[in-house]
Amino acid sequence: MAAVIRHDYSRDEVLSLLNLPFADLMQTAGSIHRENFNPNQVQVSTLLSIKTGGCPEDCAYCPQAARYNTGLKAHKLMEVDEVLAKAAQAKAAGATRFCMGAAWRSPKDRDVAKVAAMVEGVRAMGMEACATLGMLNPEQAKTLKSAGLDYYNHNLDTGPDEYADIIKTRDYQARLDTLQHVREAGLKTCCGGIVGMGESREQRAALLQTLANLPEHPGSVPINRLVQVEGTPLHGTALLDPFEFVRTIAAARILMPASVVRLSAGRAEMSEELQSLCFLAGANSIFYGEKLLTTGNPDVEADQALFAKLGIEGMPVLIESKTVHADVLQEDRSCAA
Ligand code: SAM
Ligand code: DTB
Ligand code: SF4
Repeated sequence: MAAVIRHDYSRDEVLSLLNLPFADLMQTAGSIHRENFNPNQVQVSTLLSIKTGGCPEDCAYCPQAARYNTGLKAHKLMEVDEVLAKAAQAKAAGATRFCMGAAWRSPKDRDVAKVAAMVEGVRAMGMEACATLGMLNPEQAKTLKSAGLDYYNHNLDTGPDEYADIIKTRDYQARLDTLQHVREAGLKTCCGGIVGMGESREQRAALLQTLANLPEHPGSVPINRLVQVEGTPLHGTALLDPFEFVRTIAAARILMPASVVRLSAGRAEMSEELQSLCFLAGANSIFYGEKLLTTGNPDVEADQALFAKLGIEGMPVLIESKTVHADVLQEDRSCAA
C-alpha cells in the first residue's frame, strides 16, 4: 500500500494519536511501518564530533554550550585526514552513513570548505554523508550539496511554543529558514527533536505536527531522548515515562510513513526491551558506535548482539547505483540463538 503523505495535520489530530490506547497505537504504527519498510532492517549511522564544545549558543540541553560548566574539553575543527580515518573505522564496523557534527551557531565559509573536503572523502568510501553544522545560508548549502553531501541534520528540537524556554540565542523561524535553504539546495533533510525536556504530551504533539507539516517530510527523523548532562540547565529534569517515548516514535512513524525514524540519543540509558518496543513502534535507524557527539552510546558489540537477538540486519543503501550492505551487522546474525 502506498504511503499516505500529508502536510496538513492539526494539533488535535496528532494529539489524538498520542492519546490512543497503547495497543492500538502500536498496531497502527507497526502496520504502516510494514507497508513502507522491511521491519527487520535498521539504518545504521555513525556520528563524529568534528568540532567540539565552545559553542556560543545557549541550548539548555547541550553540554557543548560554552556558557555551561560541564567539564567538556573544547576542540577545534578536526583535520580532514583525521575525520576520514574515523569514517573508515565506522565503515569497517558496519555503518552506512557517517554524520559529522560541529558545535557552531553557524559555520564560516572556510569551515564549510573544509567540511566539503570531508564529505568528498566519506562519499568516496561508499558511505552516505550527513553533516550538522548549525544555521546555513543558501550558498553554504549549495557548496555542501556540490561536495556530495546527502543529508543535512538540523533539528527543530521542540514545538514552536516552548522553543524560547529552551533556546534564547536564536528563534524557531531561523531553524525553519535553514531547513528551507537545505531543501532548496537539493539536500535531503534530517530533522527531529528532543523529548524528555519536561514538555507535555500536547507539546510533543506540536513538535510532531510541525515536523510532519514541513513542505517535505524529512528523509530522517531523529527522536532524541534528553541525555542529561551535569552543568546544563536541564540536568535534573524529571525523567520521561518510557511509554511516552515509545508513543512519540509510533506517532512519528504514522505521521511520516516513508521517512526513516531514528531512535537517536538516549539509547545508552535504555533497556534492550525498551529499544525493541521502539523498533516495533516503527523506529528504523540508530546511531552506532560507542559515542554520540560528546556522550556515550551503547558499544558496537551490544548493538550487534541486540540485532542478532531480534533478527535485525543493517538497511542497505543505494549510493550511485551500488548497493552497500552493513556487512558486520549482517554477519553477526549467525550469533542469534
Ligand atoms: N550546533 C548545531 C545545531 O545545534 O544545530 C549542530 C550540533 S547539535 C549538538 C545537534 C543536535 O544534537 C541538537 O539539535 C540536539 O537535537 C542534539 N542534542 C544536543 N544535546 C543533546 C542532549 N543532551 N540530549 C539529546 N540530544 C541532544
Ligand atoms: C541528532 O538528532 N542527535 C545527534 C545528531 N543528531 C547530531 C546528537 C545527539 C547529541 C547527544 C549529546 C552529545 O553526545 O553531546
Ligand atoms: Fe551549540 Fe548545537 Fe549545542 Fe546548541 S545544540 S549549544 S547550537 S552545539
